Amino acid sequence: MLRHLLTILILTAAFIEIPAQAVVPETQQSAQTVTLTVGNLTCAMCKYTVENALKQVEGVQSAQVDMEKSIAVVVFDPARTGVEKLIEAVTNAGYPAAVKQ
Ligand SMILES: [Cu+2]
Repeated sequence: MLRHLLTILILTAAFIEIPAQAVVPETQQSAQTVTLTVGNLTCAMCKYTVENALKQVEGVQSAQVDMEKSIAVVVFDPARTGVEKLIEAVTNAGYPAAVKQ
């Protein structure tokens, strides 16, 4: 009987810890990641041009272009900018962009 009680206590303790872990993503909600497909990436300079165009958008935290995959992975604050603005920045820099499905 005591063993069963201990098991119940351990299970209860494990269950109680779950809400504490669930709080973590909430603190990271200010950052959102989107992957854009980017066309016309022909040389190494293109990579930096696109990355710089994205980083100049207010609210962008990081931008990483993958030449081989023709994509840009962008981390941004959704409260300060949006996917439309990211696409606009890349397109204005001379590279057609779209959200990767
Ligand atoms: Cu280039």
